[in-house]
Amino acid sequence: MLLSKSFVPILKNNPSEAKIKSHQLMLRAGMIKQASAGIYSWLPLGFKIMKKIEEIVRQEQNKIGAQEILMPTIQSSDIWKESGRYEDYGEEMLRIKDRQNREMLYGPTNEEQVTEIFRSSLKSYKSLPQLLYHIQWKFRDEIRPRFGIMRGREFYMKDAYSFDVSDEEAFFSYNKFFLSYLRTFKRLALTAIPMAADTGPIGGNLSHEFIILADTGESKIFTDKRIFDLNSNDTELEKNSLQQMRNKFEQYYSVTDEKFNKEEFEKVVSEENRLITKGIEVGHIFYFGDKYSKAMGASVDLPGGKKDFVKMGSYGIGVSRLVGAIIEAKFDDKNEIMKWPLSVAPYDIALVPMVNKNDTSALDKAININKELIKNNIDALIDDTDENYSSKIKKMNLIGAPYQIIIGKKSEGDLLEFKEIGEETQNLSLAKIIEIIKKQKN
Ligand code: P5A
Repeated sequence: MLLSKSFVPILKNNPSEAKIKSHQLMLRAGMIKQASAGIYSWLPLGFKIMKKIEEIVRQEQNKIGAQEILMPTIQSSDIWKESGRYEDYGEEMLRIKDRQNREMLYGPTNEEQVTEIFRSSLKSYKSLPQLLYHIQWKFRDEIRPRFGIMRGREFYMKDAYSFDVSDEEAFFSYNKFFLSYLRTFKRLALTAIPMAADTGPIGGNLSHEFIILADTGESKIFTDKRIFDLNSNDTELEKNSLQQMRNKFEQYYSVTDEKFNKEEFEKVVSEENRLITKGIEVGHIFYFGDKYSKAMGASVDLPGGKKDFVKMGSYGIGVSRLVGAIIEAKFDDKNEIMKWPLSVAPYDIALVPMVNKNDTSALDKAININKELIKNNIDALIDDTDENYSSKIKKMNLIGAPYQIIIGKKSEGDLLEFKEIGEETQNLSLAKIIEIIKKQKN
């Protein structure tokens, strides 16, 4: 892709309304454009990143056996009246009337809608477990939308719902999502820590938030540092293995604000392991048993002829928020260098030919290099403008393709001036560069 033809409206300076670095970068690199308070259009660069995040989230849901559906953004108030949340949700819910004066709403979440789908189709324990998810826009009329897409009013969420025959089976489902979340965030190059959390308007009494550390985060957390050394690498998708993995994480004190108890914290965590800091909530999972199934009459026939309400959980990931969260974690705002993890980078590599009006040989060379990259499935952005070296590099550092090739005096013959953003320059052949990138991609 040629930079001159791409819709990437870069800003030279930080817009004054942006208070945190993710919001600053997203505006400066032309990733989003505000439409109204807390509501944004996604421009090509930002949209490409969000779609890549979405695809990783999707793949990891599919791996645990969850099935993708798509529910509407607009819901009828009837199902929310059945669950009792129509009143409870208060001002955060955007309420709409259609031309027949029917009360509708823009969905802030989908527990009711999915329970309605379940109850009208499945009647037997033999169909369980069911894990259903969708990736869809949500609307919450937040009092204080802020930090760009981090706390938006309209935002993109992956929400999954589990249906099981008993508590025991439901915990198995819960643990599958627990594992899937650890795997998802790892593929996004984030360290997200599960923390015991409050359930708020969703309900239930078992819940974990997945939080990444960031000074600008809105969640206050209290944790035992040793939790950061854990991983879920050898967990199989099987009851005992999953429960052991969750126990491993839960052995360490790790909670959000609402669950914090000073006395307990100081009793179970030695002073040198205590960490009190802030973070960004990128995911949140809940177990609420029959809260919705009972209120809405979603039951199944059991083996002995009895009926029971299905046991449900719900599992959310903030897909649009993750774009900002990755920036908070990876953007070096002092040096104005963003390095996207290759898994979600808008481009794999930036080609920076030193072009001047009388000599297009560097640009020709870049275009030839690009042909070879395309053959190898490597996505490049070529800066074909005639700006000077430093302004070209500044732009590419904001766009954040993790690799760069500078095509100027130092890229003579077969050896190219290559660098991984933020690292030393190396002189390498194109074949070697392709090998490095392909290896990282797998
Ligand atoms: C779980 C899935 C739920 O809504 N119902 C369905 C449950 N959980 S939640 O914690 O309220 O939201 C899930 C994730 O969505 C992101 N998120 C937001 N992102 C941007 N702007 C917002 N205003 C916003 N609110 C929630 C968070 O990542 C959260 O973990």
